[in-house]
Amino acid sequence: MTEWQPTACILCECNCGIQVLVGPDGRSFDKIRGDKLHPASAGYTCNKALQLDHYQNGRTGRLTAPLRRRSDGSFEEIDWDTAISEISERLTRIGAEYGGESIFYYGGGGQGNHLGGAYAPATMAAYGMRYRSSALAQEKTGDFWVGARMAGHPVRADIEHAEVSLFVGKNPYQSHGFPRARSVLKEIARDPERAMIVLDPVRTETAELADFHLQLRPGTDVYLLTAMAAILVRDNLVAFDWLADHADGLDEVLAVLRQVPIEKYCATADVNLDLVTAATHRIARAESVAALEDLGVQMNRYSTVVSYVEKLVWLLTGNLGKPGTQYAFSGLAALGHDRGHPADSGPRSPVVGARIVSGLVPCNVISEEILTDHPARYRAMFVESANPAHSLADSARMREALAALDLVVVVDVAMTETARLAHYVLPAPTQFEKYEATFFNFEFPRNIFHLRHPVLPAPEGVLPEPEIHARLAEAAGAVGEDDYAPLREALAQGREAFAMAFLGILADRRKAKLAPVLLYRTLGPTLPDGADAAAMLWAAAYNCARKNPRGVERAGYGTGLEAGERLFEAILTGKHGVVITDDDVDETWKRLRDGRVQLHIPELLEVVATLPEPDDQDEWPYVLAAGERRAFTANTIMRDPHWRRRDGGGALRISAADAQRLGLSAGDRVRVTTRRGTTEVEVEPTDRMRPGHLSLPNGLGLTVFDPDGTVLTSGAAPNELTEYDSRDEWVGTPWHKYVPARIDTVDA
Ligand SMILES: Nc1nc2c(c(=O)[nH]1)N[C@H]1C(S)=C(S)[C@@H](COP(=O)(O)OP(=O)(O)OC[C@H]3O[C@@H](n4cnc5c(=O)[nH]c(N)nc54)[C@H](O)[C@@H]3O)O[C@H]1N2
Ligand SMILES: Nc1nc2c(c(=O)[nH]1)N[C@H]1C(S)=C(S)[C@@H](COP(=O)(O)OP(=O)(O)OC[C@H]3O[C@@H](n4cnc5c(=O)[nH]c(N)nc54)[C@H](O)[C@@H]3O)O[C@H]1N2
Ligand code: SF4
Ligand SMILES: [Mo]
Repeated sequence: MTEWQPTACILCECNCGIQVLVGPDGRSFDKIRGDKLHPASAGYTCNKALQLDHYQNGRTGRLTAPLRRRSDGSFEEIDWDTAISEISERLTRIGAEYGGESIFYYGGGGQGNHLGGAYAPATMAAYGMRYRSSALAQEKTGDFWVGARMAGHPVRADIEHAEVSLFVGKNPYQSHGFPRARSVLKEIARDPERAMIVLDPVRTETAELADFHLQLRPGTDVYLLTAMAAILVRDNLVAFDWLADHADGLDEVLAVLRQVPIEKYCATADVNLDLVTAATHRIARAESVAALEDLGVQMNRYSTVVSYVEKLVWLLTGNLGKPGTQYAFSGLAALGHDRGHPADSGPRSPVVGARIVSGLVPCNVISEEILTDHPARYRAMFVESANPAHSLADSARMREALAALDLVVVVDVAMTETARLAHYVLPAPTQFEKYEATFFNFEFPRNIFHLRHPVLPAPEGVLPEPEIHARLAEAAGAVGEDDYAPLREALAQGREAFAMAFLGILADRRKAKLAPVLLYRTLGPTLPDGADAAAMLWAAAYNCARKNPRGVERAGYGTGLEAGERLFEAILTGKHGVVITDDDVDETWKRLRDGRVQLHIPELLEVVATLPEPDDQDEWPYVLAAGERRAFTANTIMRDPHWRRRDGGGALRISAADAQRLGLSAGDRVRVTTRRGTTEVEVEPTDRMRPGHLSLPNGLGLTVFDPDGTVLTSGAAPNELTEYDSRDEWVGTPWHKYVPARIDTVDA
């Protein structure tokens, strides 16, 4: 293989198109460059994509055979038939004894891989599994729930075309979150007609490009944003005409905002009142405002309430469903959708009774749902493409919970912190050795989907996730040849006959859940170049055409049933990614519930109306942000510490003033202690941090081994320091950015 091959970077949700040149050894990435033919990224990459060989070929603890844990804790290799039949038998037994709902499903995809997880509903149905979760339920569920209550449809921000961009607890320069982020940020900064507003206690790379940096005290966003909303009301900057046409519940909101002690709240947040006023007026003056909130507030005090007030700021100024504002997106999957039940109704987790949003149990209650005598407790866990023993709050307690289960199965490419605690570990091909894709398709107006083709052969002994799910569903006796035969017959007559036969199956609710495997086993083998895994995209494409007929038509796929078929063909053959819909901003109003916005969420507005003084945490002189995105962090996807070209040890950032007071210089080691744990790290004093604030990078503290068996660990694992019960009261998301902490110097 001496040709540049298109694929994508898998290190953040942008999934920038890249091209790779495989070396003469047939396995290493000799060269990596941005793919100019990719319709979203157009050649852009950040510094991280160039390091992807470390994921593919680095010291990662790559798995190449199914593993079974022995009673002494060591692992032995077994063959696939043994693995599937033993796992199936044990899942069946647990289901017979405690009900299938006692088997918990976690994960389903990281930043680059959602295609395999799309087949998991079949395994869940086959064993009667009911409860599930993923990383989204430790960050985005507050935003999803509020969005569902206010609009009935999730929305995204059109930063690229906005006059004013507002970043709340988000550092896109490092974390991205929209295509070509660094270039777009620089374009905004250069343009005198546009403005950028950043709420962040840290002077981040993004904040440095901003026109207004509101460098607030950590954890006080709810006060600052409430003050901003109140300034809009006080200074008569509310878009009354627009709201009359598009929103309900304004009077209730105005009544609360009129009472807000604006000066006091700005003082609580420790931001100059004039600066807050100027930033708020800039928002009100703009033709278009696009706002992006992220972990700085979603993993912090009042997270769900902040999501609400943040939306009020741009809704009160009429920034929805217009170019450069927020839009309800099209897409191939229903990511981020929720029914928006009021606080006193809707589905709950079986033990703790925690609110389930978007079908996901809050990550922070999982250990509580296991470590109990409650009869409905989870007895087994199926983990796919996730590392919860490292990535979820309170690692020690997560380890305890996993150890308490009758069965843990992990599907991964590497021997992770979670895999080491499993009874069975099932090895998958890497994301460059199989067909892969994500459902992070949020672009606007032209929305992009990229089915990546394999660029390397998979080693013997691994199986792609769709195959694992098909075998598990078959082993349970839930699907088999009897189901496949009629579909194959129909397929022999053409896709139209197949579509009719498939629609018949969807009418049977039990079989419908097995649809991904039915497609995989029937349509799959007829797809070119071993693209079996793309089979479920056929149904997704039809669905997309049905739901977004105008956008799909504008993207050139025609109308009716044929549009779905053409869209699928384009996805299948478009190696660089394809435009799936060409959306119109007006579609937003058709997607929203009743075409309007509900401003009044009584439970949350009540919190806004009765905000108490923030509590002092005297015993704990610092607030630690546990898990910052930096130039060389990528969740736990990159396990080989050598990929980090800078900041190898993942330093603890501390304000220069605090460091000076403590007599600390760069590289000195300190002990960080929280209510939950303690860890040693080196420090990096910087004037970017506020006094009293500390920050640790995300995703470090992984354990991998050198070929000679030496342990290679770099940095501290943030969740050794976090607590499971430090979480949002509405949706259970963790307060990782607000961990009360202390530091002690360590003698060299
Ligand atoms: N390089 C890199 N990029 C990534 C990832 C990665 O691991 N590495 N991961 C991806 C994933 S999974 C996600 S979810 C996104 C997350 O992306 P971001 O949310 O942008 O990332 P963070 O750095 O965790 O947090 C954002 C900011 O919150 C600020 N912050 C801390 N406390 C507060 C506070 O009290 N108030 C406010 N307003 N801000 C506060 C921090 O200083 C930080 O700048 O990044 C994605 N992109
Ligand atoms: N304290 C603290 N904790 C945090 C955060 C924080 O800011 N602070 N951030 C949180 C956030 S926002 C997120 S999104 C989570 C992310 O945490 P997780 O959801 O656990 O996901 P990743 O770290 O991305 O790990 C993905 C796993 O997929 C595996 N993998 C890679 N490719 C494949 C493949 O092709 N197939 C399979 N089966 N597996 C594969 C990797 O080896 C890895 O084990 O971390 C969270 N944890
Ligand atoms: S890590 Fe960088 S190159 Fe990779 S997808 Fe994200 S923005 Fe693109
Ligand atoms: Mo995330």
